[in-house]
Order: sequence, then C-alpha cells, then structure tokens
Amino acid sequence: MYKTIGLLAHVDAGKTTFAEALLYHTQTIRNRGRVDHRDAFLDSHEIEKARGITVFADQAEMKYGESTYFLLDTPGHVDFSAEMERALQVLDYAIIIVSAVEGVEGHTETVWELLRTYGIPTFFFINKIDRTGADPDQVLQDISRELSGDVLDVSSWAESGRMDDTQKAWLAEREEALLEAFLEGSGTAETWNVHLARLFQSGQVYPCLRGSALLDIGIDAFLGALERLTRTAYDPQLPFAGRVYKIRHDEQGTRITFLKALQGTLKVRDELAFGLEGDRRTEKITGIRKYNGQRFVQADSVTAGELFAVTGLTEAHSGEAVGVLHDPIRRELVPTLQSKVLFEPPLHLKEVLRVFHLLDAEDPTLGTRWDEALQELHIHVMGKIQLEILEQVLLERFRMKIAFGPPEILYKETITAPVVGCGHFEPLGHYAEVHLRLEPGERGRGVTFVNACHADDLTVGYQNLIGQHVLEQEHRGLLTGSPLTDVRVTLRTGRSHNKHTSGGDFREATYRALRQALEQAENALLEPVYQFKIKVGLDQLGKVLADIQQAHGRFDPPETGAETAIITGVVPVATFMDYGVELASMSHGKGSIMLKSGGYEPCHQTDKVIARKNYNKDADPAYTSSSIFCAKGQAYSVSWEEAPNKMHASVER
Ligand SMILES: Nc1nc2c(ncn2[C@@H]2O[C@H](COP(=O)(O)OP(=O)(O)OP(=O)(O)O)[C@@H](O)[C@H]2O)c(=O)[nH]1
Ligand SMILES: [Mg+2]
Repeated sequence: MYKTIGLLAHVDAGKTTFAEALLYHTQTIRNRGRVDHRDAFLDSHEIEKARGITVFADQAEMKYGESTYFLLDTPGHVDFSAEMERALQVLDYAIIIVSAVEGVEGHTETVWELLRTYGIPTFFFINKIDRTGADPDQVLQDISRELSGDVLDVSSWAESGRMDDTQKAWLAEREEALLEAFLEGSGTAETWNVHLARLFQSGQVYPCLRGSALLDIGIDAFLGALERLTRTAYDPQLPFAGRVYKIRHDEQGTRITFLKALQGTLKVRDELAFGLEGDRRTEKITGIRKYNGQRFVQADSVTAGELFAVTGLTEAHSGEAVGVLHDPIRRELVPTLQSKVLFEPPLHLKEVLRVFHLLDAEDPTLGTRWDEALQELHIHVMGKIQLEILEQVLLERFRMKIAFGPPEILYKETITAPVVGCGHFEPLGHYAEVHLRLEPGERGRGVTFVNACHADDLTVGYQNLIGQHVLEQEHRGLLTGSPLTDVRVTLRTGRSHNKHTSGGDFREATYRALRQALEQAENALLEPVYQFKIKVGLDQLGKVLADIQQAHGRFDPPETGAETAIITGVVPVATFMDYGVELASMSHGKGSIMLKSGGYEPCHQTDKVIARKNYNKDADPAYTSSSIFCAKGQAYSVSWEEAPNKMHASVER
C-alpha cells in the first residue's frame, strides 16, 4: 500500500531530524545524519546545510510493515510557506511536530488551519522531550486549547496496542455507536483499534505521541501507530490521473515535473493530457524518476499512490491535475510583499527574465513581472530571508549576481459594486468583441471567471479563450496599478468574425473590456494585515494597546492573568512589520508576539499610497480602456466613455 505523509511545523521544531529518525528506523539510510552536523539526508542542498534550515520540500521513500511511505519534509520558516503548501496537495496524512519546550507557535496555527482547509488527517508529535524545560503535558493541553479539543494522547496505546478506559470513554463521547460497547465493556482490543483508525482517517480524532527525534525516543512507537492507523485505497485499474506538486529544473535546464499518481498507471512514452478545459494538450513522457533526497533512479512505470517525477512535460504547472482529471487546486497562502530585482551590465534583462521564468515555474507565488512603464522587474515575496536565499540561488545555480530592493508592501485593488465593461478590437484584418460583468468577489478568492455566454453568440472555444485571458495573469487596478483581486468576472457575450478573428484578438478585447469596466467601477485599495497575538506583562498592557491603535489596528478584549495579558487582533503589515523588535526591547525580552497573515483588508491610508505610487492609469503600456473600431477600411480608436455606444452586440447597462 502506498501512503504519502508530510512533516509540518514551526521552524526548528525538528521535522528534518524526525525524518532522519524515521529513515534510520526503516533502514532506508544506514547512518543517522544531523542538521547541525550538515549531513541530514533531507537538508541536502548547500544553502540548507549552511543555514541549518529547510528551504526545499524534499522527499524520501521508506518501507515499513505492509506499506511503502513517501515522506515529504517541508520548510517551517514562514518565508517558505508556499513551498510547504505545495506539498499539502499530495498528502494522505500529515504529522505536525510541536516542540515540547516552545509549544504551539505562530506558524503551527497557520499549518493547522491549512491542514483543516485541505482536509488532511493529522497526527501530532511532541518532540524534544529530552531538553531541559520540556513540558509535554502542558504542550498537549495547549494543543487541545489552541488547536483542537479532539486531540488524543495515544502513548499508552502505541506501546501496548490496547486502549485504556479513559481513552475508550473519550472515543465513546465522540461516537455514539461506541457508547454501548464502552458501557458494556464489550468489543475486543482490535475493534477499538479499528474505531480509532476510522475516527482518525475521517478527521474526527487527532492522535498525539511524544518523544525525541534527536535521541531516538518514541520513534518506534510512532511508526507502529502510523502503520496501524493509516490506510489508502488508490485504484491502479482506472485510467491514469495525477497531480503536479512541484517543478524543478536540472543543471541542463530540463524541466522535471513532480507528480503523484492518483489513479491508474503511467509508463514511459505515454502521452499525458494537461491544461485547462477547452485548452487541453498532450505531451509525451520521456522518463520517469523515483527520487530519494537529491538522488533518483529511473523507472519504466508507476502506479496509483506513488510519488515520482517525469521529464517530457514542459508546461504543466504545480497544482495542476493531469490525465483524466482536470481540477486545479486553489492556494491559500499569498505573498504580501514585493521587491525590485536589481542587476547591472553585463547582465541583460533578457537573460535575467529567462532565469526568473524558470524560478517562477518552480515557485509560482513569485509572480515575476516586468513593469514597462517603470522599466523595473518586480517579484512577490514572503519575507527577507526568502530574498537572501534567492540571491544565493541565483549566484550558485545561474552564476548571476543579483540583488533585491527592500521588500515593500504589496497592495492590491478590488471593486466595491458590480459593473459591466466592453471591449472591441478591430484594426484592419482583426476582429473581437467581449462583454464582461465584474462583481466584488469573496475576500481572498482572487479573480474568478464565470461563463454566461450563449453558444449562439460565440463558439465554446472562444468563450474558453476569454476565460483564459481573464485568468492568465494578474491584471492591474486603476488606482495604483497594483494587482486586481477578489473580483468575479462573468463573460456575458462576445462577437467574432469567421474570416478576421485571429490569435491574440480576444486577448486585446478582453483586456480592454476589463479596463473599461474598471473605469466605471468604484475601485478600492487593499493592504495586507497580520493577525497578531501578543503576550506582555500587565504593566505594559496599556502601552501595547496604545501602540496597536496608533498602528491602525484593532484588538479583542485582552485576556488578563495574574501577571500577564494576552491580546489578539488585526493590524496592517505596513505599520507592524518591525513591532517585534520594539516589543522585545520595551519588555526586556519578556513580551512575545506571534504574527500570521490575515489576508487583505481595505487600506488605512489609501490617499497617501495613491499619491506615493503616482500611477498614471492613462499611460500604462500594458492596458488601455479604449476600443478600436473600423469604418470604410480605416481603424480608429474610441474612448471608454463612448465605446459602449459603438459595440456590435447590445450592451447591458
Ligand atoms: N534536544 C533535541 N534537539 C532536537 C530534537 N529534534 C531536533 N532537534 C534540534 O533542533 C534543531 C532544529 O532541528 P531541525 O530538524 O532542523 O528542525 P526543522 O523543523 O526541520 O527546521 P526547519 O526545517 O528549518 O523548519 C536542530 O539543532 C536539531 O538538532 C530533539 O528531539 N531533541
Ligand atoms: Mg527542516
């Protein structure tokens, strides 16, 4: 049975060390390496060894009991959380590692919430119980209080294979059918085990174990529990389908696509379908690789449940489904900062762009973008450490000396009321017309597309093409030229010409329609916010609350204890980015702050940002809201105000 498991946690909780221990116990590796000795099996990149942190989610394969496990170790640093989230797409089971000393930390909560969104059954492992100051019982209580009341300590069960009465009572509380068995004292040890496994697999119970990954305590018990509680049912008989979860390039620049087989079998030289509906293409698989850390072996075929990589695919991207399935996965974590790419001759823009497009494929959250008006190259980032690592990657992998400007807030724009827009593109020998309706979308959903066009108006192919143009890249808002987000775009209708419509015409018409709609819309500027949790001494409470107000944040009523207070709330990233340092100095290191991304909210200083960005909406070379019409063989431009009167299809007002 193939099972994919992933290790997730706050930075430094011990994921890579835990992975090392699992690999050692299953005799996958002969010697135990250590992160701090720079020889951990899964922190094999130079950058990872030098820093002692995981940057890339790498995988290993191990056998235990009746199962073959694919193990994914993920980075715990927030700056690399996009890499962590990509791994979630293929997990059957997740293990959250929590340090017995540090307990539940900011990123632990983020990881936990993501796992619930993705619906992945989750184990807890309280690690580092060997360290002084370790308090696993307290940490278990914290997990129950802060993450879920459905966490069950299964330590005794993992040792003996039998549940005690407290555990049985606990399960019976959650499953009425078990109540009778519990009260009557019936049911064999095996029946209770089956129930535990079922409740775990359906996400109703989160089993918890404890130990020390470094000193090899509790690893055997964990492996035993894992094998007993997990199962998968992948069907190799069905037609092949897979999910892309990672893209890499080898030294020659060959694209390596990492996949999980969800069903069926894939062989070398098979043709594999990918792409959005209406735009499906196929490519031939030229090789299959089975990776273990950085090393791989070639394979001729793979079947349902396996994790592997292929060569031959040049376009399928992370998150995409290939084969008979085609529903892309939506991502939750988005960067809130952007940075300018700085380089000097002899480096050419063309070369730099080529490299950044490779990096973009590996990490789509980068969203590399050339700003024609400013003549600047921008990327989106999660934080400063990510920029430092990127600099190093560019130097080591591509021999390019590139620096980055200081990270700035990545603003976004949206609309606050529905609006319709139209675009027409008809220079001589071309023809396309598009009518769109834009509505405010759900916060955090990004731009979505709905097709409400009648098949009599436009072929399905053209309709899909318009959808693709709406989604193919970020579009700019009018206020600051920042990316447009949280807008639902509906295709109302459109027109084509059976002789004159050619490739690219619908892109022109779609972009013009979007822009024409925005000209009439109520546009709003959004900024990223943090959700914070601050712990301070009571004497500092007043000062901290005043600081939060000053920073344009808001807070819930503080929870006060005998000596300390806990304050939670929401505050703009722009005003709170460096508050951690301030808090540490004013509380003499005793106060603590946990920040996690809280998505986007209306900007607290819209006018100021608009003035500073100084974006000229009428001079953006990438966008125009005007339309092009044709009369007597002559093309002419019509402003967005006038354009609706000239459209060939009737315009909904
Ligand atoms: N005492 C003790 N130290 C541990 C234990 N597990 C890990 N460590 C140490 O904690 C540090 C971090 O361990 P890693 O395994 O790199 O942690 P990680 O979760 O993979 O960290 P990132 O990948 O950077 O998020 C290293 O110095 C480990 O040696 C443990 O059980 N006991
Ligand atoms: Mg690690």
